Amino acid sequence: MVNNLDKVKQKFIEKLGSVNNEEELENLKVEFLGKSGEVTNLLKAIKDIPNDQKKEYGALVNTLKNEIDAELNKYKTLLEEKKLEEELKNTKVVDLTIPLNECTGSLHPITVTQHKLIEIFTSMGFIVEDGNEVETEYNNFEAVNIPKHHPARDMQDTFYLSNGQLLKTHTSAAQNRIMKKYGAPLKVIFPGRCFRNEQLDASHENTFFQCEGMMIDKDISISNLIYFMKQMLSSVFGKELNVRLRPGFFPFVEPGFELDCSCPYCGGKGCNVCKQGGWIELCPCGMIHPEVLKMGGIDINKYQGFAFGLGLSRLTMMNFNIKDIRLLNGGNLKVLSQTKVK
Ligand code: FA5
Repeated sequence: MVNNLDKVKQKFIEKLGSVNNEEELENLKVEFLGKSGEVTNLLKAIKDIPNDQKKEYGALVNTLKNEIDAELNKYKTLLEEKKLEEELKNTKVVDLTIPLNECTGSLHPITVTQHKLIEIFTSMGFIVEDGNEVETEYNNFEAVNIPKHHPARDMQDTFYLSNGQLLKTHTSAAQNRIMKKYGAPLKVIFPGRCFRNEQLDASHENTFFQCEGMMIDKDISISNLIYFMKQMLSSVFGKELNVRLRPGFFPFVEPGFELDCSCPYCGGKGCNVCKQGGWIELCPCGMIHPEVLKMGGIDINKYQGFAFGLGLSRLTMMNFNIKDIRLLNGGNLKVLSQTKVK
């Protein structure tokens, strides 16, 4: 009988050596440990064993059963490891510890410049207002002293809606509404998108951004205008800049100016950016026309004010060294990723 045990053991070892997968292993388990399995049959044969040997025989069969069970488990683990190894070989491994590709979004350069302006002006006590993109003809033109048939309208042709409203041509369109909303005294900037029916080139778009500002108070003069413009431009370019005013005509300011700043790139010596002139034309401005103040409900016997209309898109081009304004609206990620600010 003990010989039978050895035979079963030997048979099991041989068969185990040729098992290739979990299914074959399961079949082997049934073959040896199942209800009619070889080891079970050995146990059943205990009835034929003489009484005085039963105990020893039982213990031997149990030991064999445990050994086979342990071998089957060991082999099962081995097969699982092998299977995993095969799977890994055929799988693209993702290493979570590798740093991510930095294809993340960022703010548009115009937004970055706008945020900078907002930071600078709010630090000087200005509030920030919003303007509409679709405006009434009154707000865009009449309220800023450009009546119907005024030749100044020719320079700001725009897109009209069937209801008579239009896409605003300049941020000045919000002046009247803001004056009426807050009254005087008032320090406010209002950046926004503008639209003009333009001949497009490297510095003219049909859709562009301006940042308008107004300061209305008692005893406001051109000196205040120069001071705030100088502060703002020096902060934007991160260095002390000089400004100068040249006469400029806008129906809503009197007197009106074109404000230039000393070229931040060459320090005024002359370079490609300033076309060798040493100055850069940046910001039309002036003292708000009394008629415009009156239409905004401001008492002109008590208050005066200045206004400016900075070309935000053009300032962005300077700030980021962008040569063609059309790149700003193009949505080309190759361009925009170069202006990424972290
Ligand atoms: C005006 O729009 C006036 N409303 C500005 C103003 C406000 C003057 C308050 C006085 C007081 P102008 O048309 O020059 O002005 O435009 C102002 C700036 O907007 C320009 O200097 C330029 O930087 C920018 N700009 C005008 N047209 C375009 C365009 N088609 N594409 C890109 N930028 C433009």
